[in-house]
Amino acid sequence: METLQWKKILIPYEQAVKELEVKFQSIAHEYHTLNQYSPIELVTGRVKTISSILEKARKKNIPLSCIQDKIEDIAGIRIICQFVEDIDKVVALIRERDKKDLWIVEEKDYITHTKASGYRSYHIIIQYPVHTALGEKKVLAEIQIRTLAMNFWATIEHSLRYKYKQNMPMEINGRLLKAAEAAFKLDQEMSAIRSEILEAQELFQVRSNIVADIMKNIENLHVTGNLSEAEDIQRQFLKLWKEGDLQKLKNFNQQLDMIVQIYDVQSLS
Ligand code: 0O2
Repeated sequence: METLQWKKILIPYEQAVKELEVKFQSIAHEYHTLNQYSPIELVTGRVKTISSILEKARKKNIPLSCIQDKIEDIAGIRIICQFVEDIDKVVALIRERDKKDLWIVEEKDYITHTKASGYRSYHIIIQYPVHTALGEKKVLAEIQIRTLAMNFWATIEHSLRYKYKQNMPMEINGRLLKAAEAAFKLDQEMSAIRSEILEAQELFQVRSNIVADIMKNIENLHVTGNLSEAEDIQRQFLKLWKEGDLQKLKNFNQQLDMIVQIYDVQSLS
């Protein structure tokens, strides 16, 4: 197949990856904006390289004319979560969208059914419609949902598997299995102290949103020309910020909201 033909085939996959990345990143952003814990920690995406597509087609005896129907992960999205429990939430979010902006084709639960290699992850194969310059096209995409620990293991194992192909030394294989067990235990430990971690992260999120609001309000005062008030408020804010009392910062922000509203009204009249 010529390079130009490959480019034409891969365009809708590239678009699908970009769109899906944005959609899942937006969910995480929404949770953060609302001061809520996001089950999505990180979203990445990639289109399989041509050599990787050819290698998979060769291994699975797939004729080149069928690769788009038979290779499910030409477009791949990876959703990384902090806790195993988050994976169920992300799966539920995706199922909610089934037959709306995506169509679920298959689910593969390698968490309940860990692979012999030690690989754990939840896969959802979807059909996703993209609108390209050449019209609408439905492409297959694979969404891998896993924890940070699962991802760490899979990334390392993948590079070793790539290096050694079928000839992974027994010793390294054994170590990888032990590492998979350690990653599993790490996920269990993290789940056990989940509520403690969530509380700390939520506090951090609330604090950073309040500080961002205060800074925006101070900026508004600057923009509306109330420079001495802005500087005075900035001094008060720095004092409170050093004290580190969250409730005091919340109250300060509420008062500041009212002050800025008054100045806004005055600047309009
Ligand atoms: P790459 O380079 O990551 O793209 P099947 O359902 O078995 O007929 P397939 O497509 O092999 O067909 O499905 P499977 O087993 O669900 O694997 C899909 C992808 O999951 C793989 O793509 C890997 O990304 C990941 N994966 C599956 N098993 C393992 C494993 O043991 N270790 C690691 N690190 N990743 C795994 P590719 O195309 O194999 O690789």
